[in-house]
Amino acid sequence: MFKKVLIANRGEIALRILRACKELGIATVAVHSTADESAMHVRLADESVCIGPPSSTESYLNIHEIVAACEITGAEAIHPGYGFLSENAKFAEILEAHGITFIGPSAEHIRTMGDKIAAKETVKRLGIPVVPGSDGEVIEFSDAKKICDEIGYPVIIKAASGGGGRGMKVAQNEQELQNALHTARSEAGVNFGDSAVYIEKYLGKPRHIEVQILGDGKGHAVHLGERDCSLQRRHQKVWEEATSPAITPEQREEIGNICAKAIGDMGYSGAGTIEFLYEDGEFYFIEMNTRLQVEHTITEAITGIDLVNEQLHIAYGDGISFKQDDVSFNGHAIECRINAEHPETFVPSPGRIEHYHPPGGLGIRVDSGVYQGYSIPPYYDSMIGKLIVHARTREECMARLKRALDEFVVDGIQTTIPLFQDLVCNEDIAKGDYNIHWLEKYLD
Ligand code: MV4
Repeated sequence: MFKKVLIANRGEIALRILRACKELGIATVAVHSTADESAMHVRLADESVCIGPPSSTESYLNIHEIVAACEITGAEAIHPGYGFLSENAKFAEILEAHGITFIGPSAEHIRTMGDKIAAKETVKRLGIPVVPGSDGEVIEFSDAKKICDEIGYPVIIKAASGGGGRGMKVAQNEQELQNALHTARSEAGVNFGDSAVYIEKYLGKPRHIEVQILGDGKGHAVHLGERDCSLQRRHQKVWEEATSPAITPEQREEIGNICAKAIGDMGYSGAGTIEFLYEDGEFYFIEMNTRLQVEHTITEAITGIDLVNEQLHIAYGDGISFKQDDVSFNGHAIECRINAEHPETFVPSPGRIEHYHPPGGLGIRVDSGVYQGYSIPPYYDSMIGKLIVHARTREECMARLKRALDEFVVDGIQTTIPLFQDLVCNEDIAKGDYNIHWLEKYLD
């Protein structure tokens, strides 16, 4: 196993990775900006290196500083966490050129999945069901018209270099199509430096369901079931659950096996997520994420598998520590993302945490980098922690979540805890009866 790993991230995910390294006897190197000198990931790491000023571009995204920190400390590998450099193909290439292991897939796989047209083409060829639409880029209105007449309206136009909800336009009919195509192409050019767009049938009330996979880079892969991440606000996930309240064990096995087969055939290495829209019993691929995700914890809860431990084993070349047949799905898990934001306006609320008391007891996990007396800096993402609740059934999980939220004390700043206290008491949520638009409508 690696002797020393550098963690190119901050906050709760840096701690999460540190913990996995510690359990494997791997020495850890934290990197941090000047704003993060008193951050928990710096305190818990064996060594730390300051890599720049508060601004992310000059610190956590500063490839040269991070590579230098790696060379100074003698770390053999870098775990990028999520966000920052985690899906930067250039970064993966630079590390390879320096003889440093990138804990993640190949630069080629990152690049392919970053191009949404190439990603869709690739997974379709490997047998994953995709949303009906154009085969690749659409430039001419006449071509767009032909495709839309075939698939029917409404349609959605997406930027090849977009993703995560950026650069999408819906057209209800042929009249709207011309304008939407023109606007989508020019906006994509301005925003992403790539005007390529593609067209899909617009699904009106789908759920967002994603499948967790692990590939060993040698043609073998497994799936760890799905997560339902339909509760989102402005393309930010708010509440995630595993398993999805909407799908059966048979559907799980079917889509899971399709994903694992495709990922194995691709020769994919590491953890990844295949995102689907799910409507009327059918799965439609939308994107693939080539990193560990924020919500990986709920998959860990119901499978008992440590995903970061597996990532480390795979990156070292030791493969996956278990077989598909060893995987079982036990009970139900829900994750709430606790943000330092006003619970109704979502205005960020950085500042000093005067009192902090996280919940505990059976089935409770809190992943957070904060502590009492810690000051949340204003420069980064407002997510300060995740509450993960596991129980034998969904019903028990909801009761346990309600109890845990009532125990949670974070004083001195605003947090989204009160929003979750409302959601956990909501009837639609109790029934699992929601889609990707539910939360935005609820908040209106
Ligand atoms: C769609 C869609 C409806 N039909 N594609 C938004 C984020 C990006 N990953 C894909 N997105 C969507 N793609 C088709 N063909 C609706 C959305 C969408 C959405 C998807 C997942 C979670 C929340 C969403 C909120 C608005 C729109």
